[in-house]
Amino acid sequence: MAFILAGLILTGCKKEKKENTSVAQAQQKPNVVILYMDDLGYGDLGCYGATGLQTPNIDKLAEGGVRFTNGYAASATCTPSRYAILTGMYPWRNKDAKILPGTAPLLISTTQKTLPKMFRSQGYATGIVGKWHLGLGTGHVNWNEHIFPGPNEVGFESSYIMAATQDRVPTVYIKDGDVVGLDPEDPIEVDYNKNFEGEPTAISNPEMLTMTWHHGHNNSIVNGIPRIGYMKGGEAAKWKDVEMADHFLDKAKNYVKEHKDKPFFLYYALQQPHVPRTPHPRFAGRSGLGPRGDVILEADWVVGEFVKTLEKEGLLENTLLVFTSDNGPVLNDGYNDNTVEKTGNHDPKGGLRGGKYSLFEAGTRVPFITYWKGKIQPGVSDALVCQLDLLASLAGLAGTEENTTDSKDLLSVFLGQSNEGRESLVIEASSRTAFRKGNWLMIPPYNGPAVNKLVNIELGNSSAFQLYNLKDDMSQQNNFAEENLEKLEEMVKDFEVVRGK
Ligand code: NG6
Ligand code: CA
Repeated sequence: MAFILAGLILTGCKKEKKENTSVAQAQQKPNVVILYMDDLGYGDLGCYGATGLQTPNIDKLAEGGVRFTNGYAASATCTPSRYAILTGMYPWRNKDAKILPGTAPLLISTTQKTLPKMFRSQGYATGIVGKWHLGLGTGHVNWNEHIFPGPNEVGFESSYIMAATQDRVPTVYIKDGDVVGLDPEDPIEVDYNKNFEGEPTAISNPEMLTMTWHHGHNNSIVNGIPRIGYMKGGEAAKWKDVEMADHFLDKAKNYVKEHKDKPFFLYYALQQPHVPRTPHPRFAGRSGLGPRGDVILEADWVVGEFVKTLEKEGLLENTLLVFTSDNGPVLNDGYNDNTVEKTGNHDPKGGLRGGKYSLFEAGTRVPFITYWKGKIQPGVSDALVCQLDLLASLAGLAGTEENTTDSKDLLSVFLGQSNEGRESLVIEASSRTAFRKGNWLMIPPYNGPAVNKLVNIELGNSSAFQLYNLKDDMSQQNNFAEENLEKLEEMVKDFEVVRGK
């Protein structure tokens, strides 16, 4: 039944396109919401096998939707993955797609194809709430004036964001290009190279810290938390870390309420469980796994509240939700927050090898769920899908087609009607790439340490080729590169074709 219904909707969309979409028809197009987590691992949710922590609200999406077991972020770090999900382009095609400082210029060209532009061209309202981390402006940003180009210049009609990450300055919210709550008498200055005279840092004033740093994170102090980068001024505009989840949730709920009369695309990028992990006091200590577990519970609650809003507004049956994460998990990402000690038997990697920053599976294979009440046939899919496919796939849903090189139209897979995913995929981690084809994963030789000792994660570097069969060996223990030369050669050849395109 669900198959037939979804089929009807798709045919409906195609027809609309031919007949030159009228406003009334446009209103019937389904809304799309992407719930994007930050550093959530493949094993961090009940529906992906976690037993040490409960995520009932996200699990409910998985139970009523499609839960992908081979769903990938395009990269093992944030900026490149976000670049890919929003542009449909492999991040390694853009040499600047690396973890960006808070002062970086906008990474997406204003002339580039993007997911929100596609939706907008089909009559959708488009909005972003949450983490951006794709750069702002064209060079030197003056945070006291209107900041552009940014999300509003690459397709989002409305934006309510943090510029980079929770651990990077500026620690303020930005609404449609303007810092929220800024007192003009107390202008903001930001510098990633040198401190402003007389301003306290984690090094000069450790007594001011409520959370201490392990590596990096020893510049300006905001709310007792040491950050990356130096910032001066903007006191009244500074966010309160423990309220960030509630704050963004409020904005996302309002977005839904204000746009329910028109189809909308909302990209809601949550900050959890990235560092610094600052659960609201309601969640502090609740998981028993330390702050990382607590903020995952907080995020699960947020998802539940957000879905409730869609339901109350009568939109749940007309909204496709995509839930996923920008990269895999890390325990110690630079603060002494006891996550390593408190994580116990919980395995955020869910049996995969590596983690954030890694070319091994845990870097890029992430929770990936599609949910559309009453429209998606619930199930588990092992089809190979990547976040970069959302552009071409959702275009079909919105009533158009996108001609793309990297993004594949897998709409029927995302709607649970087909299990025919990608044949192959290039994954990326800190500018290194590896190639998956079918169940095989090939990592070419790379210089560099086998393990990043600061975060205690295996990076995937080796002087020799690595070849794994992920079907029988998801934890990548058996390297077949020497044994199966024929497969290795085929993989290298195909990899070069894609990379050379
Ligand atoms: C790293 C930070 C890490 C995190 C990461 C970005 C240090 C030592 N480490 O450089 O804490 O902020 O960048 O994470 O500064 S991401 O999820 O946005 O890619
Ligand atoms: Ca991330």
